[in-house]
Amino acid sequence: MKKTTRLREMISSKNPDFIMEAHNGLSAKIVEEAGFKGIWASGLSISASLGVRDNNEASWTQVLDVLEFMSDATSIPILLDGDTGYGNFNNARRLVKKLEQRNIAGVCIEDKLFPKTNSFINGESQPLADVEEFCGKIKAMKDTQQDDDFVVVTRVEAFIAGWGLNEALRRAEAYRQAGADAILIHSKRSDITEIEAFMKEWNGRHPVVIVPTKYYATPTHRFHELGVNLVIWANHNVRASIDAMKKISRQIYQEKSLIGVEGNVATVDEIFRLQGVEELQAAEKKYLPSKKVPGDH
Ligand code: SPV
Ligand code: MG
Repeated sequence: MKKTTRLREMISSKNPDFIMEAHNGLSAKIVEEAGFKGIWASGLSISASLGVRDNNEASWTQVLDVLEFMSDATSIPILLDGDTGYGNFNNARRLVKKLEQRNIAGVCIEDKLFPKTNSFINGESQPLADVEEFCGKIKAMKDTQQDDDFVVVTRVEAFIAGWGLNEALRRAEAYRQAGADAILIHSKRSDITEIEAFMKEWNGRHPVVIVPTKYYATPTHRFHELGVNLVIWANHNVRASIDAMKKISRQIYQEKSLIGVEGNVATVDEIFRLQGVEELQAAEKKYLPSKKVPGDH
């Protein structure tokens, strides 16, 4: 089954499906090996791994380059966190074209303004996109996709910006009518009350995606009870790697030795395995001339 079709099935799953953050080819591969059926190409994590802020400091083509490595390294669908679509409808539809060329299964766009800021930084001060303008962007993206199953998720930032439930519902309904395949309803509260209120009023009208980074303490079965279709674990690989890299760098710096660390890091052979070294060795046997013994002609 195509990656797009698989993602489309996941966004309408009655038992919520789960996708996991990755930010480069290596982390994408690790997500797939862990058993996940899909990957969230997180804007926060990709920018952080490039050493820049989540404010569109990395250009959209730099993000595309990262995605290409992620896509090539894996066989499960990738949903790109496409921020605001990197501009107006025209930039967003060109993004769709380039994503399809790279076998990316879908993109999520949020109703903020370019350049965006991460939702967890001073959310109340963040301006929201004009609804009509955002709907035009959605339509342009849906009109551009060549594969009917390519997924466009639209993210409602009304709760993040402090505009409340009615505005969240008004926007979600407008985006649904404009052709969005799913609504991502985002909340920065540490409890699930906003999501609960939204789900009650939304009443299963269209698929819903959530990102429980801040309300992480909510048991997963609540998401199921509320009728959520897809859950994104949004940034935990980059966060885990930050901790691991800090620890190992400090230890090697302080001890000026590798003796204390060797058993605590992945082996070099494990790197080779993740890189697919065996496949290259087999291909070399097939495609390279067999080694000649000196003197042979
Ligand atoms: C991301 O992973 O970049 C997201 C989700 O957009 S969040 O950071 O929770 O806003
Ligand atoms: Mg993001």
